[in-house]
Amino acid sequence: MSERGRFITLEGGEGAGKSTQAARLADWLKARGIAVLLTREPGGSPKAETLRALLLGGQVAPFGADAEALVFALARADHMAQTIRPALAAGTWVISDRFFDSTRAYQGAAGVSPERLSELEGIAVGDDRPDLTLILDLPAAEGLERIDGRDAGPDRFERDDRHEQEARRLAFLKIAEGEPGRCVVVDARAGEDHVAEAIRAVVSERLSPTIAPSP
Ligand code: Z5A
Repeated sequence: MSERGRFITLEGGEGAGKSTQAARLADWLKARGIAVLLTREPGGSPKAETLRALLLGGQVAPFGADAEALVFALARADHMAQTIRPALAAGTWVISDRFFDSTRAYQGAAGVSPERLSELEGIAVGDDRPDLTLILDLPAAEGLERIDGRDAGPDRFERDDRHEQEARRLAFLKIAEGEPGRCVVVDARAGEDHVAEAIRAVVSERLSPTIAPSP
């Protein structure tokens, strides 16, 4: 039986560089002979991708913040069952672009109680917590500037006001402070190469026993 893979999540506000850095980290690990699955939330399995379209399209929003948290958890439960757990069990490393900290930050900032969030997390994720969470920290205004002018236009969450966006940034920082064993904050204001380098240093340090040294 192969050794369980490692589970890494990237979190942070809009435009912080999560997708860019998730892809770069995956390439770097693959170059070291590690099997990697790159996935995302909401989504990451066929049924969860269907729910993603509803969530980002704003169709769930009229039901309220609790309902949105419930649907994110439903998508996550399927993502875990269909994609993440089988990959980890096969020894593949999983990198997820967003995971449960996004529910804590976004739906928490929208008023869902910590007790409810924790209950939903238990149902969707169980004991399969990430081994490492990289929180890409960037002022909300800078992130929005980076993604301004995308063809698709703003999604349901990008339309929220600046105050709400900053509240989420603080929520991510508070999560990191509360779980230093799992979370590391990465300054995302620097250029892409610099951020990638910082992430590689954290991954090497935290998960080093399983990574071969650089060629
Ligand atoms: N959501 C939620 O409410 N609850 C939940 O539980 C979950 C999610 C899981 C998903 O949107 C939305 O769902 C999200 C939270 C909510 N809210 N919003 N909006 P998404 O997946 O479509 O979008 P996103 O997660 O916010 O990703 P993003 O906007 O694409 O940003 P990103 O992945 O962090 O950034 P990027 O795509 O890598 O880069 C953005 C641009 O910046 C791009 O042009 C890059 O070339 C550029 N970039 C990247 N890095 C740099 C640096 N270092 N310097 C300069 N420019 C850079």
